[in-house]
Amino acid sequence: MKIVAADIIVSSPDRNFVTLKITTDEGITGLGDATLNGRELSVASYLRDHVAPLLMGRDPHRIEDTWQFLYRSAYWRRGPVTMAAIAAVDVALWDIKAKAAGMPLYQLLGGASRTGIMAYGHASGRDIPELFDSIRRHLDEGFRSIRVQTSVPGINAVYGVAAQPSATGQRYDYEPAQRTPLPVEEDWDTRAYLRHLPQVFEAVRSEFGPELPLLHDGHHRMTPIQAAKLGKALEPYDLFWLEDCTPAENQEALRLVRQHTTTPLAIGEVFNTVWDYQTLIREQLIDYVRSAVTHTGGITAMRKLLDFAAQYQIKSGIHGPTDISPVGMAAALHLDLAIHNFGIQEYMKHTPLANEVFRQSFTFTDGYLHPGDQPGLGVELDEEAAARFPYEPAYLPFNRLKDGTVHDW
Ligand code: GCO
Ligand code: MG
Repeated sequence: MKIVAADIIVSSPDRNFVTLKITTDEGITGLGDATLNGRELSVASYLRDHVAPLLMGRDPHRIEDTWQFLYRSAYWRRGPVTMAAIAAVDVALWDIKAKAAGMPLYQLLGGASRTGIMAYGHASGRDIPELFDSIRRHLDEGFRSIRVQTSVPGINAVYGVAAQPSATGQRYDYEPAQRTPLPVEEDWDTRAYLRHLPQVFEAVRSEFGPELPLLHDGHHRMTPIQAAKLGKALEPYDLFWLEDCTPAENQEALRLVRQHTTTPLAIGEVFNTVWDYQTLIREQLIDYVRSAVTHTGGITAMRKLLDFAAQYQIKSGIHGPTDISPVGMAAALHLDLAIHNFGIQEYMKHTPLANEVFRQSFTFTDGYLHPGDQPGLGVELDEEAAARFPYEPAYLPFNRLKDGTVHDW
């Protein structure tokens, strides 16, 4: 079998997605997700201008060799654009291989290690009553694990909090990328956040009880000692995890956080290779690996990363917001089902418009996801529908502190 075409489809049904479609001389096609929120066109160009020409005539079954060729022949290694492009090729080749084998992808990854994939949903509120409504709505939708994000008194716009919850789900509850010519400026005050958050979890635990798995995303904003303080303050509320408690370029910073708190830690959604995790995993400074298949070099790389993590009793918590396309989500679900050290899967529902473009076959039942048993990934791309939604510039916000200093968003 030979690769005869590699097409890059940029489409924007409610939000921008970049999809790679690889076609073989036997007519089997494979899809890969190359969506990088706010930098989509960079990955589309990397694929179109520098990768697609290299794929022509290659044997699509040689997935490992293609991965190593794309990673090492580029010379300039790692980084979100490079690894998203390699991921798209890798996932498309796994899709082709599984279709050729007539099997759902998870069967090629060792078969099912569980009957279903525990998902968590994103509840949020500008105040406690609105937060409780959002938690109840997610419980009614079947979620059995809930991420909790709230506004903070004195801060105008806080990450993760839907300004106007879309009860109908017609729009995203919270889609951080905004269709504006420039990134939107938001504000931040860590001390106000640290004062406020424990009260919120006190209220949630007294309303919803001790059992419900609760997660929270610190979104890279704290210093190590602030993260240690928050982790310790949240211990009475028994979180499933505290995510991105500090920017983790400095992996050793998590040693300080670990010394002060037993709250489980999840890190890595902005990482793109195993090297970003070296110290975090070897010293067991985290409990969950947050990377997305789409941003970390695909199935081939994620499998190696998660097998490395498994040696240190660290589990998966694969990134699954709406800026991971249904193709990237499907790749995550096949991996989730097969690996032993599965932890939890993030699940933000795509909108009906996005589902017009990407015909998905995964299921969500009573809190558990399943990729389905169609051959391959189980996702089809409707290119005519995709063409109806041309790319629109959209950027993630950024933060400034009260004195105007730019801060992590
Ligand atoms: C999460 C992430 C997202 C990111 C988004 C950026 O935990 O899902 O933090 O909300 O902000 O993926 O594009
Ligand atoms: Mg996050």
